[in-house]
Amino acid sequence: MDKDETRQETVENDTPAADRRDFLKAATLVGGAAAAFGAMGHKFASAQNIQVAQASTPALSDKPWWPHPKWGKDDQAGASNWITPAKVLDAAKWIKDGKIYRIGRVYESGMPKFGERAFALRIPGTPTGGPFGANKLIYHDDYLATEVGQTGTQFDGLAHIGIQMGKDGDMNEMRYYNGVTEFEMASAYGMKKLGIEHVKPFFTRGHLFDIEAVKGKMMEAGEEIKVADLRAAMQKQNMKEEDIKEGDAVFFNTGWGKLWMKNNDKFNGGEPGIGLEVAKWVADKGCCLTGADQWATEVVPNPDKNLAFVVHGELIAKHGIFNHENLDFTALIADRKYQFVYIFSPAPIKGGTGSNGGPIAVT
Ligand code: UVW
Repeated sequence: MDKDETRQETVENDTPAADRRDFLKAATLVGGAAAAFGAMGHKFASAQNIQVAQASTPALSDKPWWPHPKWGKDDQAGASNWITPAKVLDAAKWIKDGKIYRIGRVYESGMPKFGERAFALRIPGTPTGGPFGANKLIYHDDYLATEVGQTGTQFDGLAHIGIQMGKDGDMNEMRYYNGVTEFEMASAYGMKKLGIEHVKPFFTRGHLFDIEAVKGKMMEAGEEIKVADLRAAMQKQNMKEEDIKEGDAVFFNTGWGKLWMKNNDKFNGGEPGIGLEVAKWVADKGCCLTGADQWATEVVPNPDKNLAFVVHGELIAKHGIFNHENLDFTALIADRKYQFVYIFSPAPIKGGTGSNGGPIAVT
């Protein structure tokens, strides 16, 4: 059996019929692996697919984006550099009623996950230890096996996403933020550069765009949020575009989050989100971070069937702009709170590519 046959069999065994049809149709197009990756969502993710997608999109790979024009050639903190004392004091002015909203999801094994990622929590012994002393103290520990920064509510760091610019396997031409190469970073025990420990904690102004409300319904997989949609949301929500300042964070509600733990297959099978047009708008405004109620913030499959996760590459690798996925804006929207202080400190695991954790919005 050759590689292609193996691939097809995997698809047929693992996926619902509609997804299989999408894959087979998509795979006949130019850049078919990228399209298939999009159409199949998480279930068909493989490094091989991503490489084919990028090799077929030379526009992504012919223009170096380093050294970073503002933060310099040695920077490893990216757009978290915007979070200065002045920025914090300015953001703090938005705290008026002292209300805290959790905007992260609960972590549990049944949550939707990308590809073969896992989340397995074990308590070693019940109780794990004790009793200690005359007071007979007992305790529990946690043992967690997971892609710690890439499951559930997840914050994508700068070591997470790069772009292959040379031949397959050439680690000197796999480039990340600030031009760092795979060769420079590679280590089995944590990335040697761009690890999440370099990212500064966030305390900044957040702006939420409720695109589900603009559309009057949950958006569809593959439906792209355009700048015109953001402007319609701002009008509806009484927000001004000039309010979005350098170093602010922007969030998109698509309605897709309603599928979380209700229909994981559909949630994983694609998603609505931003495309390159909004990514450029975000970069031009100098935002520090994007986030959404779905698993990539960007639209999957991309309407351009040649492209796969192109917004990740543009924002994270090229601009050092972070991405926070699988957020939950339900309570903010119920209270019509579209502008708030976004607070998040990524877990500083040395050499980590991302972070789990409990982001909050404060109004
Ligand atoms: C990939 O890892 C490709 O995507 P995400 O950041 O959405 O998990």
